[in-house]
Amino acid sequence: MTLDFPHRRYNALTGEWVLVSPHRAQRPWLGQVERLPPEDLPDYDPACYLCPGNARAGGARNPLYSGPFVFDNDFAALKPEAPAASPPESALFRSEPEPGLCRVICFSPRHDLTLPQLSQTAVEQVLATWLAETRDLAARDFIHYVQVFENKGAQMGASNPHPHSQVWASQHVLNEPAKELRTQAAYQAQHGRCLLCDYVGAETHSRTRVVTQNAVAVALVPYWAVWPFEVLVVLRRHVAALTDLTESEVSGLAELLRRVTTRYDNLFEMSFPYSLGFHPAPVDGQAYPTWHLHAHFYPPLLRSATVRKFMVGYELLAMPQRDLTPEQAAERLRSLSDVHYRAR
Ligand code: H2U
Ligand code: ZN
Repeated sequence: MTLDFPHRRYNALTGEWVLVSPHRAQRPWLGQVERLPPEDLPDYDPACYLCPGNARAGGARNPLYSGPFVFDNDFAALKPEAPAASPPESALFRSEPEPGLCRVICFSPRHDLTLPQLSQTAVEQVLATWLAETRDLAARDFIHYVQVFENKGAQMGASNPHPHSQVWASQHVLNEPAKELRTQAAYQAQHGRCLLCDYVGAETHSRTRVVTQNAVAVALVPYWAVWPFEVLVVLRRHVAALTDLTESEVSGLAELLRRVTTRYDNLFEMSFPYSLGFHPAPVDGQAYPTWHLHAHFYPPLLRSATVRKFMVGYELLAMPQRDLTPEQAAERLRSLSDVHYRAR
């Protein structure tokens, strides 16, 4: 099939379709123009809630930390105490208690250094912290899913420029991982193999959508990408969770995350906004042999530092649609340098 015409692609991980309209990438834009993020932040900001030694919005004071720093979210969306669940009163009005915990993880004491600007060792420390928090939260009886994520940049709703991530742990398996659980189990049942092992094998063979890879993981623009420069990072080894990674895998994954985020910043020579999140298997005490650990980068920008992709009419009411093809996006990201534009 020729992919030059409008077509739809199947997202094997979610079981949903995306409309691809390659000819539409050149349409004129007279719509919203985003503000550029500030280029030069101080290394310490006395007004920042997350900088070492400063008071937070909730009143607590941060220690003079020197590596990654974790604290319980002062405005947590999930709380550990919950009333006992009661049976639903009606099929139309269902609710359930959702006990959980939310933490904030500052990457480093530096107010001005994002993931691609941190050293390899510092990013390894961030990953080791995500791993340790996952282990700690997963050990609680009432926690069945641990979601690690980063909102980077004001465009993605980050409330503070100090580089940080979050971990939200809850009793229920969440909507997005639940879809992936079904598709991975169904693929295994039908083909007798792992969906993402097969997918990575095929993508590294063809290379058209691979952005960058190393011995530990592969970063690619998925065949079914929705966001213009969406990237999927898949571990080469069939592991279910961050807590399964060896020390050398943590180090390889850190290197790959630095490369992807460096290329993102180099694309429009600006601090590139995105949401990043890991999808590990649930931690409800069952085994999930079909689950394959991966991470999604969802960046909002489309054609420049100031023009974003809007998920509006058709996307909200019908299905996602994209103009730039995943192959074109991969080609552009692949051609960029692994040296950050500000370090040249
Ligand atoms: P986002 O920038 O992705 O929103 O994450 C910042 C989180 O930090 C946010 O959830 C929390 C907010 O509740 N926070 C505190 O817990 N204490 C503070 O003093 C500031 C922000
Ligand atoms: Zn700060």
